[in-house]
Amino acid sequence: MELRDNDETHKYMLMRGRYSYLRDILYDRMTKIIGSPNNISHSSICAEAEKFGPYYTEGYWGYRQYDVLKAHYILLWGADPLAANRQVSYYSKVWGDVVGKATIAIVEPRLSASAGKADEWLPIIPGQDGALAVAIAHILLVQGLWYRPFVGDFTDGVNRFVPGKTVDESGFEEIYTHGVVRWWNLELKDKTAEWAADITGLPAEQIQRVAEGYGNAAPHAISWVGGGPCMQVRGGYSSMACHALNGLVGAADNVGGTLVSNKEYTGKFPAPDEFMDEIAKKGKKHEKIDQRGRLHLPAIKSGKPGSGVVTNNAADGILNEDPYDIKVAIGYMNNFSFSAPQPERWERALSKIPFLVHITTNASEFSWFSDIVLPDTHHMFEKWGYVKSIGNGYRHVTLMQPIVKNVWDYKIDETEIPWLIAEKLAQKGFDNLLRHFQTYQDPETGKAPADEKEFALYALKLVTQNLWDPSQYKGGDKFSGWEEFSKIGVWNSDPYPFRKRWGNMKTKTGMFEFYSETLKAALQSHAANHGVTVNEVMKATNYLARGETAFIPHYEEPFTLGDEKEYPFVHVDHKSRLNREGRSANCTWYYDFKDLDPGEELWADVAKINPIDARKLGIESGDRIKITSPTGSLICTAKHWEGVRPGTVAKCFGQGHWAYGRLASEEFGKKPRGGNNNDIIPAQYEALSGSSAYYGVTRIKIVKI
Ligand SMILES: Nc1nc2c(c(=O)[nH]1)N[C@H]1C(S)=C(S)[C@@H](COP(=O)(O)OP(=O)(O)OC[C@H]3O[C@@H](n4cnc5c(=O)[nH]c(N)nc54)[C@H](O)[C@@H]3O)O[C@H]1N2
Ligand SMILES: Nc1nc2c(c(=O)[nH]1)N[C@H]1C(S)=C(S)[C@@H](COP(=O)(O)OP(=O)(O)OC[C@H]3O[C@@H](n4cnc5c(=O)[nH]c(N)nc54)[C@H](O)[C@@H]3O)O[C@H]1N2
Ligand SMILES: [Mo]
Repeated sequence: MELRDNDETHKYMLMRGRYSYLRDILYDRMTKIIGSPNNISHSSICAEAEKFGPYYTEGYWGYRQYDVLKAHYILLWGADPLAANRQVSYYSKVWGDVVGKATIAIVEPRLSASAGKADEWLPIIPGQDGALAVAIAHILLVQGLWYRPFVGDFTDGVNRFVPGKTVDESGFEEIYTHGVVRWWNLELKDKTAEWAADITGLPAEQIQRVAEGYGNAAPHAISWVGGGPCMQVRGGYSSMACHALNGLVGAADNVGGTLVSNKEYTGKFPAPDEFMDEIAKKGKKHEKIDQRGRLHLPAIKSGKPGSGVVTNNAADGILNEDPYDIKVAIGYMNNFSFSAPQPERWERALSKIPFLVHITTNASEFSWFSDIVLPDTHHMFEKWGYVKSIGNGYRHVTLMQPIVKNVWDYKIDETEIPWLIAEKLAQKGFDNLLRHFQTYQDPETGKAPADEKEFALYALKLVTQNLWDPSQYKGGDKFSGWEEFSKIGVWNSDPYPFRKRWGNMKTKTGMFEFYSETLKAALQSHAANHGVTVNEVMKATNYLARGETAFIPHYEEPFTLGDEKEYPFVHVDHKSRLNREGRSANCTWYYDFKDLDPGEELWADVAKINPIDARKLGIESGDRIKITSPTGSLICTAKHWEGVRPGTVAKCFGQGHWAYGRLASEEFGKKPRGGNNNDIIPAQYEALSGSSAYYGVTRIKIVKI
């Protein structure tokens, strides 16, 4: 109310970590009606850069699913589907069959769980994925292994892709792709296996073998791009280069290939506009606290400059009061002061906010800085909501329902709490939010919600109505009504409509773009916003590409902080099979089963060092060590392990909590158990998507303590 009185509603901020799809009530509608532009999600500390490649080649900003049971070759980049990535449950279930049917090649600096069971492990030097990807593309073209029904062919059928030679564009007729010859001329023609071997640290024969195996399997040849190559300072173009292989072999949208998500028919909440008064409208117009859209932070999600979040940079926005100070903030289901690189900045930023609220199930490093902690229901057993998933060629919309009675007095974060806040605001003279929420009527009875409990249920029924109301039926499973839907708990889509997007992709040309007109338009629009050239945008965002190369998938050498002499190793960050992001460390099973992850030890937090390197340092397994990067340090245990290449050190993310419960820290509030990787990861960005860089981003040194 004070913010409203002083015309400062923009100084209110909402931070979102994980969520259900009732999120827009708290995240979007409440923030807008209060009058702030500052709804900041966690997306860009998650995996936004991974979506960059698929978007700027085939017009899809989202996670893919993979038709693994029909694939003949699966090439995985920094994704470990038996342990992390998405739908571990489904892929683990079918992987036994997949291993028998398909050749599996894993590009990973670390011997992951999936690499341990693969036909090929390509232990690449961190950040050099782009080089391998363009070399594979080069080989596919030179050997004539591209998939002609998708890409097209030379009009006379003679393959003119000869190493080192440019090709006349007019002699090639493309079908469902755009710019293959230009891509060859601008980037691929000299990128031989031998060229890539030096850069990637992989044998040329292996590169050749994998490329040929992959090409011979076309179109049932998946290039599966995980966060590893993408969540890097120059990872946007690696994301494009790795994903573009799917275009060359015709695997995009195809049987045994890489798929987008199936259609689902959930709806949107009522629009907030008529409940936004003059104060709110004015407040919302301010620049966002994460500074997205500035010259060095294009965040061109879905083609639009400044449309993606730059989560981790919000800490700097708050700290520097740039563009202004934040006075009131709510965070829910997030823990940025642990989970974001250089969390020490968040500690200072959160300390600076005069009134901070955390909605959480348990104390965390974020709660530590909060003035008020609002206890939430547990999302798995106590909350109304829904989630969406893909993986096996179907879309599933799954209901989250209260299945146990609350033990204590706590409220649902995304529905009940905003309702209760709306009631209080109304009592204090501002009823716009409550009036807005009252329009979320029960679709069955037309009744407006009278309290927070009814609101939570009606909101869910409202946005899922198309799934359960037979009179609104649009496809997939059919139900007789809410009662049946809530009993069954999940709606399944129709099967995947293969090849429906061929010639019909959401790119500028409708084609799979090897020369991305879509990216060109986005970069030009960002450049125009700032009155500069695209080359200047490339420079400001730390990319090396100039001219036309900015519009194609291409290799860029990684941007890694730290002088090689002082910091001899590159850090390789990864998740545990047992991680739920940063949330598992207070569970005994996390430590009791930790050796499920290759190279890990029970009840320890180990840095996995190649024995060749460890011996040189005089470090033995079990030694306590301090790892230091240019921006911080942590303490953990050393482990000799041949599953990392010399010159790299792999350490799992997840431990190092200092305020997350009795077990997660050695002494709550004081001494962490293990070390938090983010303490050594610098706050750096893949600026085109706004993503935080985790991989290939820092060098480290190790000393025995
Ligand atoms: N078990 C488990 N599964 C999860 C999660 C979890 O916490 N635990 N979280 C879920 C969430 S929120 C997300 S966003 C996804 C993320 O899933 P993924 O995008 O698959 O990414 P991560 O598992 O974080 O790991 C990145 C991988 O890249 C590798 N890597 C590191 N550097 C490089 C490099 O330079 N090149 C290459 N090629 N690889 C590199 C690491 O070894 C690691 O295996 O996972 C989801 N699934
Ligand atoms: N170094 C490194 N850093 C990483 C990653 C990595 O692989 N390596 N992974 C990144 C990824 S992919 C992601 S998605 C982010 C995740 O980062 P965040 O979005 O910050 O999420 P978490 O760290 O999982 O913390 C969520 C917090 O929500 C609270 N909580 C738990 N359950 C509930 C609930 O049911 N309701 C509510 N309201 N609150 C709850 C707890 O306080 C918990 O700490 O971390 C990123 N950080
Ligand atoms: Mo994530």
